[in-house]
Amino acid sequence: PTVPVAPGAVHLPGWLTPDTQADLVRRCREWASGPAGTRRHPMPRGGVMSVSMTSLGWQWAPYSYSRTLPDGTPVQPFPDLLGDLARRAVEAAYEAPYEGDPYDVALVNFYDADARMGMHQDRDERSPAPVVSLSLGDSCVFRFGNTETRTRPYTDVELRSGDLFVFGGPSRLAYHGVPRTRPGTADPALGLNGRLNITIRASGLRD
Ligand code: MD5
Ligand code: FE
Repeated sequence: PTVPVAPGAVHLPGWLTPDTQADLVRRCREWASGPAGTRRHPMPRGGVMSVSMTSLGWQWAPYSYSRTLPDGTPVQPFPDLLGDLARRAVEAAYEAPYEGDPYDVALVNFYDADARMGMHQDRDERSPAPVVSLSLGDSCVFRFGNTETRTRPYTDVELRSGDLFVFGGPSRLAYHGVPRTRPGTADPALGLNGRLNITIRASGLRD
């Protein structure tokens, strides 16, 4: 099923098969154990994010994109697999061929039971391409807001393992966040303790 949530924002519950979910969990672990690792970034007003992130293609530094980490470690290449998946995801969400910028960056976000993501906009990209979001493991409350403020009005959406969310058009710059996950809701067969989210984006950047 395809559930429109706002103009350009489409939720496709259960879009990923169980086999693909398991394969992505395995790959995320491999990417996170690479030389560029996974990190909790500092926040603009102090403190450190509770979500651990691994960047592929371009490092989200945070708040800008770079081909290297601050210590000079090169970012792992963007996997073709994720580019193909993103294109298929957008085509499924909008039921139209994808003709936008090439997908070239992915952020893998690891949420343990206490991790949250505050309301923010994703505005470090230089491309209007939709953001593709894939959820794995524990369910969460995803808060989809408006483009003007980080407060109400917003809509809370339950995201479960295997769900696809595509954010494009007028929703591309909406405030959003993850006020809580639902610890222990992951299928034990997936072998994932916590929640994983993969976002796939077009940076609009060139070397
Ligand atoms: C997550 N990640 O569940 C979310 C899913 C992030 C982030 O927010 O920045 O890594 S992606 C949600 C998203 C992306 C772009 C636009 C909108 C939502 N939106 O318009 O609501 O870890
Ligand atoms: Fe975001």
